[in-house]
Amino acid sequence: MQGTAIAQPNIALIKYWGKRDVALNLPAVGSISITLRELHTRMQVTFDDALETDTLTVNDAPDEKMLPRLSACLDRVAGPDRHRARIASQCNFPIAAGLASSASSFAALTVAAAHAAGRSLTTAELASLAGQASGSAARSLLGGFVELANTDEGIAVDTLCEADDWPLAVVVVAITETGPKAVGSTEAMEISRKTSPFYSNWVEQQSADLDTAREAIQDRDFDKLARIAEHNCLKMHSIMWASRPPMVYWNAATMRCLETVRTLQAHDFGVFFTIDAGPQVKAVCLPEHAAEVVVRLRATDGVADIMVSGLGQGARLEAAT
Ligand code: 2P0
Repeated sequence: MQGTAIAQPNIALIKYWGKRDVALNLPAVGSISITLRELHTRMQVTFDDALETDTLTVNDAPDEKMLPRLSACLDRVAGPDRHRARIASQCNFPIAAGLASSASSFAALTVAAAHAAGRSLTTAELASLAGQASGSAARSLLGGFVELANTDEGIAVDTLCEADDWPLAVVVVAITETGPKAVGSTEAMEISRKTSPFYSNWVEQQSADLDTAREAIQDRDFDKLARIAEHNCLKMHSIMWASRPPMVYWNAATMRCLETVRTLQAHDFGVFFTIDAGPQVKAVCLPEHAAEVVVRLRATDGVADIMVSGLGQGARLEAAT
Protein backbone atom coordinates (compact mmCIF):
# COMPACT_ATOMS: atom_id res chain seq x y z
CA MET A 1 0.00 0.00 0.00
CA GLN A 2 3.06 2.22 -0.07
CA GLY A 3 5.63 3.08 -2.70
CA THR A 4 8.53 5.50 -2.81
CA ALA A 5 10.23 6.45 -6.04
CA ILE A 6 12.90 8.86 -7.18
CA ALA A 7 13.06 10.59 -10.54
CA GLN A 8 15.30 13.23 -12.04
CA PRO A 9 14.15 16.07 -14.27
CA ASN A 10 15.15 16.08 -17.89
CA ILE A 11 16.19 18.90 -20.18
CA ALA A 12 14.89 18.78 -23.74
CA LEU A 13 17.44 19.44 -26.48
CA ILE A 14 14.73 19.07 -29.11
CA LYS A 15 11.66 20.51 -27.45
CA TYR A 16 8.11 19.41 -26.87
CA TRP A 17 5.84 22.40 -27.44
CA GLY A 18 2.18 21.95 -28.37
CA LYS A 19 -0.40 19.19 -28.04
CA ARG A 20 -2.23 17.16 -30.67
CA ASP A 21 -4.81 15.97 -28.12
CA VAL A 22 -5.41 18.04 -25.02
CA ALA A 23 -7.71 15.52 -23.30
CA LEU A 24 -5.18 12.69 -23.62
CA ASN A 25 -2.26 15.11 -23.24
CA LEU A 26 -0.58 13.82 -26.39
CA PRO A 27 2.23 15.98 -27.78
CA ALA A 28 2.08 17.46 -31.28
CA VAL A 29 5.79 16.74 -31.79
CA GLY A 30 8.43 14.27 -30.69
CA SER A 31 11.30 15.41 -28.47
CA ILE A 32 14.79 14.44 -27.32
CA SER A 33 16.06 15.10 -23.81
CA ILE A 34 18.83 14.37 -21.36
CA THR A 35 17.98 13.13 -17.89
CA LEU A 36 19.89 14.86 -15.12
CA ARG A 37 21.55 13.24 -12.12
CA GLU A 38 21.92 15.68 -9.23
CA LEU A 39 18.45 17.25 -9.30
CA HIS A 40 15.71 14.96 -8.07
CA THR A 41 12.19 14.52 -6.76
CA ARG A 42 11.36 11.82 -4.24
CA MET A 43 7.69 10.84 -4.05
CA GLN A 44 6.07 8.66 -1.44
CA VAL A 45 2.53 7.41 -2.01
CA THR A 46 0.61 5.70 0.79
CA PHE A 47 -2.89 4.42 0.13
CA ASP A 48 -4.92 4.72 3.31
CA ASP A 49 -8.70 4.83 3.54
CA ALA A 50 -8.48 6.26 7.05
CA LEU A 51 -7.83 9.56 5.28
CA GLU A 52 -10.84 11.73 4.48
CA THR A 53 -9.31 12.94 1.23
CA ASP A 54 -6.05 12.70 -0.67
CA THR A 55 -3.35 14.84 0.92
CA LEU A 56 -0.15 16.31 -0.47
CA THR A 57 2.91 17.79 1.14
CA VAL A 58 5.72 19.33 -0.89
CA ASN A 59 8.96 19.67 1.05
CA ASP A 60 6.90 19.01 4.23
CA ALA A 61 4.41 21.87 3.61
CA PRO A 62 0.77 21.11 2.67
CA ASP A 63 0.03 21.94 -0.98
CA GLU A 64 -3.61 22.01 -2.08
CA LYS A 65 -2.99 23.73 -5.39
CA MET A 66 -1.12 20.88 -7.03
CA LEU A 67 -3.21 18.14 -5.42
CA PRO A 68 -5.98 17.74 -8.05
CA ARG A 69 -3.45 17.08 -10.80
CA LEU A 70 -1.65 14.48 -8.67
CA SER A 71 -4.94 12.85 -7.63
CA ALA A 72 -5.94 12.55 -11.29
CA CYS A 73 -2.63 10.84 -12.01
CA LEU A 74 -3.27 8.37 -9.17
CA ASP A 75 -6.74 7.65 -10.62
CA ARG A 76 -5.15 6.68 -13.92
CA VAL A 77 -2.45 4.54 -12.31
CA ALA A 78 -4.49 2.83 -9.60
CA GLY A 79 -8.01 3.11 -11.04
CA PRO A 80 -10.86 5.43 -10.07
CA ASP A 81 -11.93 3.11 -7.21
CA ARG A 82 -8.55 3.37 -5.55
CA HIS A 83 -7.94 4.07 -1.88
CA ARG A 84 -7.34 7.62 -0.73
CA ALA A 85 -3.71 8.61 -0.75
CA ARG A 86 -1.13 10.45 1.29
CA ILE A 87 1.43 11.92 -1.09
CA ALA A 88 4.72 13.31 0.18
CA SER A 89 7.05 15.01 -2.28
CA GLN A 90 10.60 16.17 -1.64
CA CYS A 91 12.31 18.21 -4.32
CA ASN A 92 15.90 19.48 -4.11
CA PHE A 93 15.50 22.28 -6.69
CA PRO A 94 13.06 25.18 -7.39
CA ILE A 95 9.57 24.07 -8.39
CA ALA A 96 7.59 25.44 -11.38
CA ALA A 97 10.42 27.74 -12.42
CA GLY A 98 11.33 26.23 -15.75
CA LEU A 99 13.46 23.46 -14.29
CA ALA A 100 11.19 20.58 -15.29
CA SER A 101 9.93 19.83 -11.80
CA SER A 102 6.72 18.43 -13.27
CA ALA A 103 8.75 15.89 -15.26
CA SER A 104 10.51 14.45 -12.22
CA SER A 105 7.41 14.79 -10.02
CA PHE A 106 5.02 12.90 -12.27
CA ALA A 107 7.59 10.28 -13.28
CA ALA A 108 8.28 9.56 -9.61
CA LEU A 109 4.59 9.70 -8.70
CA THR A 110 3.65 7.20 -11.41
CA VAL A 111 6.33 4.70 -10.39
CA ALA A 112 5.55 5.07 -6.67
CA ALA A 113 1.79 4.80 -7.19
CA ALA A 114 2.03 1.71 -9.40
CA HIS A 115 4.07 -0.01 -6.71
CA ALA A 116 1.72 1.09 -3.93
CA ALA A 117 -1.25 -0.20 -5.94
CA GLY A 118 0.47 -3.54 -6.53
CA ARG A 119 0.49 -3.04 -10.30
CA SER A 120 3.39 -4.40 -12.28
CA LEU A 121 3.67 -2.15 -15.33
CA THR A 122 6.18 -2.02 -18.16
CA THR A 123 8.30 1.08 -18.73
CA ALA A 124 6.17 1.81 -21.80
CA GLU A 125 2.98 1.67 -19.72
CA LEU A 126 4.51 3.82 -16.98
CA ALA A 127 5.70 6.36 -19.59
CA SER A 128 2.25 6.54 -21.10
CA LEU A 129 0.65 7.15 -17.69
CA ALA A 130 3.27 9.71 -16.67
CA GLY A 131 2.89 11.43 -20.04
CA GLN A 132 -0.84 11.85 -19.54
CA ALA A 133 -0.05 13.81 -16.37
CA SER A 134 2.78 15.84 -17.92
CA GLY A 135 4.20 15.33 -21.38
CA SER A 136 7.83 15.75 -20.38
CA ALA A 137 7.43 13.30 -17.46
CA ALA A 138 7.39 10.34 -19.83
CA ARG A 139 11.02 11.10 -20.74
CA SER A 140 12.15 10.97 -17.08
CA LEU A 141 11.24 7.28 -16.98
CA LEU A 142 14.54 6.67 -18.78
CA GLY A 143 18.12 7.85 -18.30
CA GLY A 144 20.77 9.38 -20.54
CA PHE A 145 19.64 10.68 -23.94
CA VAL A 146 15.96 9.89 -24.40
CA GLU A 147 13.69 10.22 -27.41
CA LEU A 148 9.94 10.54 -27.06
CA ALA A 149 8.25 9.59 -30.33
CA ASN A 150 4.70 10.17 -31.41
CA THR A 151 3.03 6.96 -32.52
CA ASP A 152 -0.46 6.13 -33.78
CA GLU A 153 -1.23 4.64 -30.37
CA GLY A 154 0.20 7.53 -28.36
CA ILE A 155 3.81 7.97 -27.31
CA ALA A 156 6.88 5.75 -27.07
CA VAL A 157 10.08 6.48 -25.16
CA ASP A 158 13.48 5.04 -25.98
CA THR A 159 17.04 5.50 -24.76
CA LEU A 160 19.26 6.78 -27.58
CA CYS A 161 22.44 6.67 -25.53
CA GLU A 162 23.00 5.71 -21.91
CA ALA A 163 24.30 8.33 -19.49
CA ASP A 164 27.75 6.68 -19.31
CA ASP A 165 28.12 6.14 -23.05
CA TRP A 166 28.94 9.69 -24.08
CA PRO A 167 31.04 11.93 -21.88
CA LEU A 168 28.97 14.97 -22.75
CA ALA A 169 28.35 14.83 -19.13
CA VAL A 170 27.75 18.21 -17.60
CA VAL A 171 24.79 20.57 -17.53
CA VAL A 172 25.32 23.90 -15.82
CA VAL A 173 22.05 25.55 -14.87
CA ALA A 174 22.16 29.31 -14.37
CA ILE A 175 19.25 30.31 -12.14
CA THR A 176 18.20 33.86 -12.91
CA GLU A 177 14.92 33.84 -10.96
CA THR A 178 13.56 31.42 -8.38
CA GLY A 179 9.87 32.37 -8.34
CA PRO A 180 7.17 30.44 -10.19
CA LYS A 181 6.61 31.37 -13.82
CA ALA A 182 3.78 33.66 -14.93
CA VAL A 183 2.16 31.28 -17.41
CA GLY A 184 2.34 27.50 -16.96
CA SER A 185 3.56 25.40 -19.91
CA THR A 186 0.23 23.67 -20.45
CA GLU A 187 -1.62 26.95 -20.93
CA ALA A 188 1.24 28.53 -22.88
CA MET A 189 1.33 25.64 -25.35
CA GLU A 190 -2.34 26.07 -26.12
CA ILE A 191 -1.98 29.83 -26.56
CA SER A 192 0.88 29.10 -28.98
CA ARG A 193 -1.09 26.52 -30.92
CA LYS A 194 -4.10 28.77 -31.27
CA THR A 195 -2.44 32.09 -32.00
CA SER A 196 1.17 31.86 -33.15
CA PRO A 197 1.73 32.30 -36.91
CA PHE A 198 4.86 30.13 -36.58
CA TYR A 199 3.22 27.15 -34.90
CA SER A 200 2.43 25.06 -37.99
CA ASN A 201 6.00 25.50 -39.31
CA TRP A 202 7.30 24.31 -35.98
CA VAL A 203 5.27 21.11 -36.13
CA GLU A 204 6.26 20.48 -39.76
CA GLN A 205 9.98 20.97 -39.15
CA GLN A 206 10.28 18.96 -35.97
CA SER A 207 10.96 15.58 -37.53
CA ALA A 208 13.94 17.02 -39.44
CA ASP A 209 15.33 18.49 -36.21
CA LEU A 210 14.83 15.15 -34.46
CA ASP A 211 16.66 13.35 -37.28
CA THR A 212 19.60 15.74 -37.04
CA ALA A 213 19.85 15.45 -33.26
CA ARG A 214 19.54 11.66 -33.38
CA GLU A 215 22.39 11.50 -35.90
CA ALA A 216 24.51 13.85 -33.81
CA ILE A 217 24.00 11.66 -30.73
CA GLN A 218 24.73 8.47 -32.67
CA ASP A 219 27.91 10.02 -34.11
CA ARG A 220 28.86 11.65 -30.78
CA ASP A 221 29.07 14.92 -32.73
CA PHE A 222 28.91 17.66 -30.09
CA ASP A 223 29.04 20.61 -32.51
CA LYS A 224 26.19 19.25 -34.61
CA LEU A 225 24.11 18.64 -31.49
CA ALA A 226 24.91 22.15 -30.27
CA ARG A 227 23.73 23.79 -33.49
CA ILE A 228 20.46 21.90 -33.76
CA ALA A 229 19.63 22.22 -30.05
CA GLU A 230 20.16 26.00 -30.02
CA HIS A 231 18.17 26.36 -33.24
CA ASN A 232 15.29 24.27 -31.92
CA CYS A 233 15.24 26.18 -28.63
CA LEU A 234 15.17 29.60 -30.29
CA LYS A 235 12.49 28.42 -32.69
CA MET A 236 10.30 27.35 -29.77
CA HIS A 237 10.74 30.72 -28.06
CA SER A 238 9.98 32.51 -31.35
CA ILE A 239 6.59 30.81 -31.37
CA MET A 240 5.91 32.12 -27.89
CA TRP A 241 7.11 35.65 -28.65
CA ALA A 242 4.80 35.79 -31.67
CA SER A 243 1.76 34.45 -29.79
CA ARG A 244 -1.14 36.63 -28.68
CA PRO A 245 -0.70 37.52 -25.91
CA PRO A 246 3.08 37.24 -26.32
CA MET A 247 4.89 35.04 -23.84
CA VAL A 248 8.44 36.01 -23.05
CA TYR A 249 9.96 33.84 -20.35
CA TRP A 250 13.38 35.48 -20.57
CA ASN A 251 14.70 38.25 -18.37
CA ALA A 252 17.74 40.45 -18.85
CA ALA A 253 20.00 37.94 -17.10
CA THR A 254 18.78 35.18 -19.43
CA MET A 255 20.05 37.23 -22.35
CA ARG A 256 23.33 37.97 -20.61
CA CYS A 257 23.83 34.24 -20.02
CA LEU A 258 23.36 33.65 -23.75
CA GLU A 259 26.05 36.23 -24.41
CA THR A 260 28.34 34.46 -21.94
CA VAL A 261 27.80 31.16 -23.77
CA ARG A 262 28.41 32.86 -27.13
CA THR A 263 31.68 34.32 -25.83
CA LEU A 264 32.80 30.91 -24.58
CA GLN A 265 31.95 29.39 -27.97
CA ALA A 266 34.02 32.06 -29.70
CA HIS A 267 36.96 30.88 -27.56
CA ASP A 268 36.39 27.25 -28.61
CA PHE A 269 34.76 25.99 -25.47
CA GLY A 270 32.44 23.03 -26.04
CA VAL A 271 29.20 24.49 -24.73
CA PHE A 272 25.72 25.32 -25.94
CA PHE A 273 22.60 26.76 -24.35
CA THR A 274 19.03 25.69 -24.07
CA ILE A 275 16.12 27.46 -22.33
CA ASP A 276 12.72 26.06 -21.39
CA ALA A 277 9.49 27.70 -20.25
CA GLY A 278 11.29 29.84 -17.72
CA PRO A 279 14.18 32.28 -17.42
CA GLN A 280 16.90 29.79 -16.47
CA VAL A 281 19.69 29.02 -18.92
CA LYS A 282 20.99 25.49 -19.20
CA ALA A 283 24.51 25.30 -20.58
CA VAL A 284 25.32 21.82 -21.85
CA CYS A 285 29.06 21.35 -21.95
CA LEU A 286 31.92 18.97 -22.41
CA PRO A 287 33.13 17.90 -18.98
CA GLU A 288 36.61 19.31 -19.48
CA HIS A 289 35.09 22.76 -20.03
CA ALA A 290 32.54 22.66 -17.23
CA ALA A 291 34.67 24.40 -14.61
CA GLU A 292 35.19 27.44 -16.84
CA VAL A 293 31.51 27.49 -17.85
CA VAL A 294 30.56 27.55 -14.16
CA VAL A 295 32.98 30.42 -13.41
CA ARG A 296 31.78 32.52 -16.37
CA LEU A 297 28.07 31.96 -15.75
CA ARG A 298 28.44 32.61 -12.03
CA ALA A 299 30.11 35.92 -12.88
CA THR A 300 27.29 36.89 -15.26
CA ASP A 301 25.26 39.80 -13.89
CA GLY A 302 21.87 38.66 -12.58
CA VAL A 303 22.70 34.99 -12.04
CA ALA A 304 21.38 34.13 -8.59
CA ASP A 305 22.64 30.59 -8.35
CA ILE A 306 24.30 27.83 -10.31
CA MET A 307 23.49 24.13 -10.31
CA VAL A 308 25.72 21.56 -11.93
CA SER A 309 24.57 18.12 -12.95
CA GLY A 310 25.80 15.13 -14.83
CA LEU A 311 23.51 12.81 -16.74
CA GLY A 312 21.54 10.32 -14.74
CA GLN A 313 19.24 7.35 -14.78
CA GLY A 314 15.52 6.96 -15.17
CA ALA A 315 12.80 6.90 -12.51
CA ARG A 316 12.99 3.99 -10.10
CA LEU A 317 11.69 2.69 -6.82
CA GLU A 318 13.75 3.88 -3.91
CA ALA A 319 14.56 0.36 -2.81
CA ALA A 320 16.21 -0.21 -6.18
CA THR A 321 18.66 2.70 -5.87
C1 2P0 B 1 10.19 20.24 -23.03
N1 2P0 B 1 8.69 21.89 -21.96
O1 2P0 B 1 10.30 19.54 -24.05
C2 2P0 B 1 9.38 21.50 -23.16
C3 2P0 B 1 10.23 22.66 -23.50
C4 2P0 B 1 8.91 23.26 -21.63
C5 2P0 B 1 9.65 23.82 -22.75
O2 2P0 B 1 7.77 19.90 -21.67
O3 2P0 B 1 1.29 20.35 -20.39
O4 2P0 B 1 5.13 20.45 -18.03
O5 2P0 B 1 2.22 19.04 -18.48
O6 2P0 B 1 2.39 18.16 -20.81
O7 2P0 B 1 5.57 18.57 -19.63
C6 2P0 B 1 7.07 21.52 -20.16
O8 2P0 B 1 5.82 21.00 -20.34
O9 2P0 B 1 3.69 20.16 -20.07
C7 2P0 B 1 7.85 21.06 -21.33
P1 2P0 B 1 2.33 19.38 -19.93
P2 2P0 B 1 5.08 19.94 -19.41
O10 2P0 B 1 10.76 19.95 -21.97
